Amino acid sequence: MISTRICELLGIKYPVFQGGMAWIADGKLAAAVSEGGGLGIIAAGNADADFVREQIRTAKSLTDRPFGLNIMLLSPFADEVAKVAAEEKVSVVTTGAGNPSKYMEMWLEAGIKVIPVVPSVAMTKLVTRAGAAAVIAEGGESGGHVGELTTMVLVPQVCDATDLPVIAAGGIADGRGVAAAFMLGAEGVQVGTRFLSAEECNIAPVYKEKIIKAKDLCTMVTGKRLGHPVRSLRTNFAREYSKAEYGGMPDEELEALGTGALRKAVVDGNLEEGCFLAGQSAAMVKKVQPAAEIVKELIETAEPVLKGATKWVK
Ligand code: TUI
Repeated sequence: MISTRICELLGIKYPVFQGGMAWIADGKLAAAVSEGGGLGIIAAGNADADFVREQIRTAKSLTDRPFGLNIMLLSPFADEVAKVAAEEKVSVVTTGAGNPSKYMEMWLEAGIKVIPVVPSVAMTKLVTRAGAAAVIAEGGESGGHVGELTTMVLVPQVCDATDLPVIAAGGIADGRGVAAAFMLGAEGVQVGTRFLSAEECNIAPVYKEKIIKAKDLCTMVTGKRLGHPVRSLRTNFAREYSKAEYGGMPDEELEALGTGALRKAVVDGNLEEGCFLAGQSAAMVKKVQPAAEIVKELIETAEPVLKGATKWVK
């Protein structure tokens, strides 16, 4: 059994978070992960307050276990979604793509445990002072909006910068990755891409197929020029976007090219115009299986790796 401060803090069996993937992680997926003993997380993405409240209520109807809400701070609806989190008293709020300071007091007063994604040592120190319960150190192997550093170098530096429990994210898709995260000082993991193949993950069938067929070099990063680098599958859309980005297309046109692309991937499975967010671990995702099985397998296959970690030490 693996049990850490994260399990105690949140009242969960396994220290495994399901990443709050925009347009993908709904109340049904989050509830399935929480029922499986991990922490399911609903993604607010760019959705409005009504949509997010509905997903929270769906999750509450499917599980009595704790679950989280991820708030994407670049969203035009971030303010209203932040209030919904407090009103609905979700157990955990995770944040992404920005500094959550301005909402911290409201969430802490509502008794919410706030666990921000930190891409740097400076952001780690800032949210530690502001009252975070833990932090997620997410490396650039992850899908979606990515920071500069890799998981391998970010996690130990974040661990050195705070006494809070650290959850490692980015590039983790099996027990070896979980074990490696613990070796770097993490007390939990957040996994996104692997859950794209969960039975309860409601994405276009072609999205799941592309993930299961993905090979090692199948992802790429676009959007750096606009200041929002995003990792996705190397589709025609991603290649064309990249060409436009480095070919001097004006900023507004480039923004317009990306608008609605996440929805087109997740809902429509549109390979020509959709942006299929995925992490570098896509190649390690082999089959469709229930979310609860993924959670259990991640931990159960990490245990022998951790126990065998001294085998080369003479
Ligand atoms: O947020 C993510 N992943 C995401 S968000 C997303 S949707 C999107 N929509 C429009 C533009 C871009 C993305 C898809 N995937 N992961 C967590 C994450 N947070 N990664 C990096 C960060 C981050 C970056 C900067 C967190 C804090 C931060 O602070 C900067 C500052 O100083 O404010």
